[in-house]
Amino acid sequence: MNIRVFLSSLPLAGALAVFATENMDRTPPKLATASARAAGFAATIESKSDAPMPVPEGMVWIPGGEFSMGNADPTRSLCGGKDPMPDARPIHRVAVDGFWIDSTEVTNAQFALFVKATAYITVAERKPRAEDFPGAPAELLVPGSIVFTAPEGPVPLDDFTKWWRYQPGADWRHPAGPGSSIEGKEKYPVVHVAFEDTEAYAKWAGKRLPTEAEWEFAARGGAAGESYPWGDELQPGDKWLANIFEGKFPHKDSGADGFIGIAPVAQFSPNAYGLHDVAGNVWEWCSDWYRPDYYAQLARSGVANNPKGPNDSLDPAEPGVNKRVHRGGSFLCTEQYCTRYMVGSRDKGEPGTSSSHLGFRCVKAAALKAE
Ligand SMILES: [Ca+2]
Ligand SMILES: [Ca+2]
Ligand SMILES: [Cu+2]
Repeated sequence: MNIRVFLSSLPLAGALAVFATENMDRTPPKLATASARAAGFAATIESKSDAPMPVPEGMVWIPGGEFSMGNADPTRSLCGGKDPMPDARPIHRVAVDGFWIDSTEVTNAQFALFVKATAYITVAERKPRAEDFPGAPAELLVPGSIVFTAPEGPVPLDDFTKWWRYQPGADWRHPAGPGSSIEGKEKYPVVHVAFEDTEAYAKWAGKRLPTEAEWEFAARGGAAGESYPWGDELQPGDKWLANIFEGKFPHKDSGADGFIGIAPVAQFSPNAYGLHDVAGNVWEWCSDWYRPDYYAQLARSGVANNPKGPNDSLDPAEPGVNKRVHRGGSFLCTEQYCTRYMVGSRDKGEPGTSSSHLGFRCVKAAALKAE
């Protein structure tokens, strides 16, 4: 997603394994299934790192270790019907140190504490600067954010402007624009946060954003090569395990998983590490720059140790627009359009662009200890 698409062209009104010897004394590796092994996944080898005490509030300990990162299964990754997610391949080995991670997406209540303490003003609440949006009509340069609005009926899926619009006045306190509020939604994930907003929050909280590798290690819950944070079946026993989109995308959200649109955090069972909503509900910012060829770069040199992303960004679909990684998918992800609730899949966004289905969670390094 890139706010420039909206601010430059649209009318405002209405639109808008491998076992290393040093690992032998560690906890038993979690093996990959035969099909995952065939796709290139090897066992996850968790480090034997005890959680440093005390436990920071709302966070869970991720032991770190070595795992296979990526998404190999194009048959269940049919974004727009034809995208096999090549940016999530090749499957490659990555090692991460232990760290703390928020068990849920950052909530409105948590973000409100930060804003109260710092008087912080988010990007969506600031007037876009003309120099940042060359060619944009002055009347479009008003504070706002990108809001999902279900169209009245079926629309072609190759044009996201049919369900996304730039909404003046939309921000974290007014998720649907003026007149909307977050009252009673304290436990919903905060949305309409741009990358720098998440960094400001994290700094205030004594935390930081996860790297993409940390995020995926935590989301996999110690398992190896599985498609989802809970296993290989989207709906084991016909049960929905995440807030995604059922019905007819984008016009009819049936809410079969229990929620139409966004949901309060932690309404579904956590993964094996205690993380809620790593699949679905809201997308989550990671600290890495996005490049579709980054995994290929890493794969060339053995096990990548605490990778922090490429030095620069490239999105071939929008050359010249640098983007950061998003992970986990949202309440809008569906087999009919975008299956990026798959645990190894990736997405990206321009750092200044916020939207109604994009939030974040933070991590805290073990070395910092708890306060
Ligand atoms: Ca849903
Ligand atoms: Ca999420
Ligand atoms: Cu999606």
